Amino acid sequence: MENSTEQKKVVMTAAQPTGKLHLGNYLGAVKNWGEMIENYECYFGIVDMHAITVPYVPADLKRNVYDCAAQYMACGLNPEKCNLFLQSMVKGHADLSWILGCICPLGALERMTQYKDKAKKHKEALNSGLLYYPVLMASDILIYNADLVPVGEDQKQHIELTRDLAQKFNNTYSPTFKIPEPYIPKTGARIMSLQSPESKMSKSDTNQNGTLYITDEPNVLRKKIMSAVTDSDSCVRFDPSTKAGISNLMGIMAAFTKKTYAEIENEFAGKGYGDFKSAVADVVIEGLADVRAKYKEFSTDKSLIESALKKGSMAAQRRVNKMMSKVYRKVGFMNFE
Ligand code: AQP
Repeated sequence: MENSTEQKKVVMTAAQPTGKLHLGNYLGAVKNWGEMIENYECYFGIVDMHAITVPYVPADLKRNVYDCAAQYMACGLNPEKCNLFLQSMVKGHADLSWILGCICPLGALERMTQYKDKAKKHKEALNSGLLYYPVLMASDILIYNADLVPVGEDQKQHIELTRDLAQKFNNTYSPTFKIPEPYIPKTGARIMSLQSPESKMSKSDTNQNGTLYITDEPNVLRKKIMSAVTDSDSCVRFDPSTKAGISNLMGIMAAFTKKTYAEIENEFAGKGYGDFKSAVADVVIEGLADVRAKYKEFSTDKSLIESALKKGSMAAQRRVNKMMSKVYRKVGFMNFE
């Protein structure tokens, strides 16, 4: 990923502080963010305002923010080289989301897959924040006038909406926002649950044996991988429609080793699923060793985390202020300063 232009392109993306990062968050998102920090001006958010769209405990949210920042840094997001910010500390995200909401058709939000899925999960506590989530996400991206948004495949629909809203704002008022491009990795973009490989790996999965956390101890990772659901065949072959479990494990192996599916198939031709799963466990344990060690170091250093978030949030605020004064002018809001 080269960025040879003199002015660095801007990357913006984020994750919710709703618990430990899992392998899907890592391979689909955070690992790739770390690879971008040398070549881009990066804004990586901890989006706590999104995290309150489902039932939560305030004290846990605070703890999760620290924990998320420690995990970000452990995954290679060096706060000296990128801006790690806390969404609620940067004023403007909610303001822009209101303005974008006023040009966003209600039907577009009701069609969002994530909303439909989460609405089913949280039937008794369904709030309008959950429906409005993609507008806040569009605001998070457009407020930095980002060029590129690295995300997992599950966020594709939200990025499409972001692009539509940017276009609509530009057409309604005058050209203001760049139309951001999604960056979705070739491997790891959609890691599935090890226990139900037809659903994506997720923090809120009721069967936690299907979710590998980046801070899980090696014995836990191995146990979960060895008990991953496969099929009655015994051939290591990539075919997500009939061999979802094995294909998911192959995807995990490919994302860590950069091997092609054909190379993995050749390597395990004639071998059983036990050997293959054991090799996947080795690759995952080895691939996460450094992250786990750094996490242990950073997670106990509260002041390091606080100074990283303060520095990043202040830099974010400076960029947001410029963009918001432009937006306010365009929509006809007054400023008596
Ligand atoms: N399974 C996945 N495979 C690949 N990428 C994934 N991402 C999430 N799940 C997968 C990507 O991780 C980034 C951060 O997303 P998030 O903070 O919105 O995480 P999430 O979607 O809330 O994660 P969960 O586990 O699915 O949470 P719950 O269970 O609470 O709904 C994004 O770039 C996302 O694409």
